[in-house]
Amino acid sequence: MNLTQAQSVQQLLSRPQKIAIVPHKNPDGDAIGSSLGLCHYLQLKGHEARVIVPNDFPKFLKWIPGTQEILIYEWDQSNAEKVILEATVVFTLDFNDLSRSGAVEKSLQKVSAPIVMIDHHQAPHDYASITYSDVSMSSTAEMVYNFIEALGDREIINADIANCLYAGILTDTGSFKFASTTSRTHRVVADLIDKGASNSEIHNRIFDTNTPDRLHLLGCALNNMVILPEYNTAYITLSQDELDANHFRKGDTEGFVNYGLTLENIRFAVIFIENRDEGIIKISFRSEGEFSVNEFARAHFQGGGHTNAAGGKSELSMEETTSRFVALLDQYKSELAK
Ligand SMILES: [Mn+2]
Repeated sequence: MNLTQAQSVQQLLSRPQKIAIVPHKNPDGDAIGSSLGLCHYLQLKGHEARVIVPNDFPKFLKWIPGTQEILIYEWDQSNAEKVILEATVVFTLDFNDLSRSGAVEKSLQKVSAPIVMIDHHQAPHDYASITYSDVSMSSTAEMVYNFIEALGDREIINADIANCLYAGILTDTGSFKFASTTSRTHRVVADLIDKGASNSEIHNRIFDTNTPDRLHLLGCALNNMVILPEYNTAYITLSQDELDANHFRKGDTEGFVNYGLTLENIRFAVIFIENRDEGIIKISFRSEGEFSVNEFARAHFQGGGHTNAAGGKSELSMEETTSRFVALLDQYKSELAK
């Protein structure tokens, strides 16, 4: 966050404000952790702050301090819209394109209060009064830490803030292993532990909460994996019938896509998940090294994200989608061989 931005925010927050904080649809650990971390900080500074999420989020995040006070837009639309429209400052976190906020978008379009964006995805849209965007950051949670530091308040970070931000950084860095993890990320995390983040407990609460259904679904996913050594690529499919048979619950497929990358020489991993209600195949892309799944998803599957992690979708059937995908790989063969 640069000095001008810090000064503008400081000015904005120099008197008590009513603040709404909105992360992206299908909020993940970074969306929830960064939003709640910021919320606790703003409350500590004497503001009225509330987190509004577009829709529900996975159970393994529901221990994060403050989750009980989160408003779920999809479930309580009139109340949630009221909080957003009565806010005197709105923060949007972990996304940079209003359409990523799902149903909340139509409320955000009506906002006349200043909007502050904090986000680390590529290609930010120009909707905020203050845009704190940095694609080199590991996570939005790390950026919230920088934000607090830029406002001169690092010393008031308490255990609640520390636990929230730690959870966000942990999940978005794949437990500190993705290339976006820097020495600075580790310094931030070290400071959060000093300020009360229960690091070992957080790992358990996020990663050791499998249900038998989820493990069976993972078994099915791994069984379906197709490995294409000639393209250094592996992909997984999950049909709606397979999800149903394993009593799929939201969040169950989180992280499945990464298994492809654990294979030696596989640099591009993809999962295709059918969503019959929405009539689409949801796609997650992951890569190791320089191959940009952000560009791939943007060019071919109506999506985008980061260099090594992106999402997309297809309106074709599963069979048509995967054959289209495989047919595309040939033009990337040399890039994927590196
Ligand atoms: Mn993130």
